[in-house]
Amino acid sequence: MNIATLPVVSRDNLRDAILSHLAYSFGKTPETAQTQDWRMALSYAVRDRMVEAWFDATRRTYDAGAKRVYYLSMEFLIGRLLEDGIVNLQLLDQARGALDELGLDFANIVGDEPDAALGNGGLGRLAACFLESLSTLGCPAMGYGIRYEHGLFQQSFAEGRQMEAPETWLLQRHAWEFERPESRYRIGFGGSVSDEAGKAVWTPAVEVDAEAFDTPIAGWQGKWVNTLRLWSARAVHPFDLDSFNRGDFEGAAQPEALARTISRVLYPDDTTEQGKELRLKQEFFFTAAALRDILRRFDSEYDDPGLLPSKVAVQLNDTHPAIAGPELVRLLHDERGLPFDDAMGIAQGCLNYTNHTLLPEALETWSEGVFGKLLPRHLQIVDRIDDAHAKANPSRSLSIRADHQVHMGELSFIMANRVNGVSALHTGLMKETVFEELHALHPEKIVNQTNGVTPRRWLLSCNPRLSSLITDTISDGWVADLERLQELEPHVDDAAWSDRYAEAKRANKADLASWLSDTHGLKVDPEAIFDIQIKRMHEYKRQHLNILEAIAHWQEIKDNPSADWTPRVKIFAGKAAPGYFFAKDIIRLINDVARVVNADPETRDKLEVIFLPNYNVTLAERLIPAADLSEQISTAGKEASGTGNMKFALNGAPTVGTLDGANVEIRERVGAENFFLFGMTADEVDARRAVEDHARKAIEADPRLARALKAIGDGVFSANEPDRYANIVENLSGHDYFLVCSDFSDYWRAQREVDAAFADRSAWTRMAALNTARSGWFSSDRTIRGYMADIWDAKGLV
Ligand code: 9GP
Repeated sequence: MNIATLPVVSRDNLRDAILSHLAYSFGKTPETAQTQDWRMALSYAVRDRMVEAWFDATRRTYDAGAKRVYYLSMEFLIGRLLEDGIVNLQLLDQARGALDELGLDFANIVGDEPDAALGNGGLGRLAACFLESLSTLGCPAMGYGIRYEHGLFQQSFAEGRQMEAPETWLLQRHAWEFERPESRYRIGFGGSVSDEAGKAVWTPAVEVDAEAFDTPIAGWQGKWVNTLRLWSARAVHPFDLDSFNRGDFEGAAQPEALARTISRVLYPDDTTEQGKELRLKQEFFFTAAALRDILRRFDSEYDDPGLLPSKVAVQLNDTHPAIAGPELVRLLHDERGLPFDDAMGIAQGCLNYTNHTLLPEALETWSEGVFGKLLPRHLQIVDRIDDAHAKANPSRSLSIRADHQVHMGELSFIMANRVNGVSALHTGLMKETVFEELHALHPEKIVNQTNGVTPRRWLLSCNPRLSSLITDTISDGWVADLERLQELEPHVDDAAWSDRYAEAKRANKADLASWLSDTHGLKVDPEAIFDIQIKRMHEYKRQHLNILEAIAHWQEIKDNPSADWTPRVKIFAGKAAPGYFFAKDIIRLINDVARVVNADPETRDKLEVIFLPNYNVTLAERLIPAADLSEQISTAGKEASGTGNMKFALNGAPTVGTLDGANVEIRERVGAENFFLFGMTADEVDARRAVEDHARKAIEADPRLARALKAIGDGVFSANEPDRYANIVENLSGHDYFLVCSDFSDYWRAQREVDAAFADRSAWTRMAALNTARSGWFSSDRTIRGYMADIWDAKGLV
């Protein structure tokens, strides 16, 4: 196949391409074009530059007979793609120049793109970083997920309370996708299973079509382009003609409406079990479509299913696609006639499972009733898998089906060739807790792959000032080899270099300050410590520990306003699952505290509290480069890894944190003296929980904590409704499962150490720069190399 090669990208031919798309793809003249039209035209012009490498990657994969990696994930939190594409194709100067010439502002055009918020938090963002690294490393791979019409809800505040509105990214045309109406698979649900001459035959009651939409994902320098294939649900028949002809227009439209429900909304939830039936439908829908697509591609090259494990590696991102186990067995056994044991063995050779949390409510279970109703044949297969496993491992006491529930963690483990955790601590805890018995039976299965983040988005693109300084200092090899940041280390004691590092941070903070002023009317002092906690709202992440400390700090400043306080701006952002009322109360409390504290003339220039609405990838890209301090304060043992912690460290914000998740490894690498450690270890957490009245004892021992809690309980921050936070106070002084009170005193101590350290600016800059220089290991390129070597046995082709 020969395709016309696009000309080398100069500013002029990019400009011509933009004008050409404006006219011929969007039917607009420069005079009538709106921002959105220009953005679409630019996106198409950039996307065009990916297509040849995309075809080439496919061709080379076929030619090499290479093993392919398939990443199955309910979530891909990709955010915006335009700037990312421009940066990876190294078209920044040309794009800026072309837009300039057309009288357009680059920031305005790229800022017009809606965030593709197809994920809740860490798991979804990790999947997005992985796709980019897979392309950068030239690993033949494909991401499979759901093309949600509505991504994660839009958050706003009304009197401090979280309000949720549907997210509508697809109201505008999505510039990056290619619709593939020819790639459709019929997916069944429900119905019955009959025995036909000893063969199980599943006759579903309802069917929908899964239609593919492909987004090219270019790696660094655009040398390799993989595909993110998202499935959209469509009715088998777009409408019911009989109903329509009878004048029942509503009835006529029903099949399409029902089918579309499956891919309509992302579950606004990353840790709590919710929305039973539809959620299971979504999981089966995209997993079944992906497996059919994978087998179709495999069949086009090979005719021996026994080769599958050597040609196909499937990664299950958490338990959400765990139904892949029974479904792949069904496809091989029921539909292709392989003996059951062979089918199971082949499936086990292909599948791998990543666990992203030990929180019990997040290890999915389905009631047998719901599971059997939606997937009757799969329930039978689950039992056969369970039996086969029990037969091979007679000492096993647990099973996949227990207490009338189907346990997807157990199923995933048994069906996986490799099971991995996402930080050293988390992987160790997996072995000791949730998978203790299975690990004893299969000690080779569990491996660790500590998470990472893509340096292209999380340094090169989001922090151009620091990136230029790095490139000026060590040249640009770090972009594809982040560990080369170590070469910065000899410069941290060079005063002139340090000044440049500090200047980059200062300018980033000034930018954030102007943005806060322009968009939110907030005035902040760029000289203050920018102390940032941004992540999903959850009790284990302990945003309430942070706000309690802020209250105590405010009270202490008021006691002694003329003391030499280090000014601080505390910034929070994050969404709470709509049904998670405690987390929503914490949001409201933070907003109430912000209102009172920020209005206090006595403390205003020392402490400010801000909760920014609608946290998303784009907001993270804005905040992280401007951060001085990274809050990673989860109860030890609860945060599987974290990736925000890595982004902050890389961008020169030291951590105040517990020994949890990847914080442990960050501290090891950046050095204990460049990390503000506090709190109990995971073992101490367990021991502390066993202490009777631990919360009350902690409160009695710390008058600051007692006073802060009392202020909340007395309604200092909710004067018109003094008992608004009775629930929080009661929880913290009673059960306090996440040990906020027990860790408070040490957190307070660490924060005061931060104040003292920040007061010495050159020492602080050194610490920040060492965080950057020593965070190179946290690149998702390193993580993906680990998966390729230890889990997938896959090779890169660039
Ligand atoms: O909570 C974990 C987070 O610690 C981790 O960094 C991320 C990616 O591995 O996954 C999160 N888990 C989820 O989002 C849901 O299990």
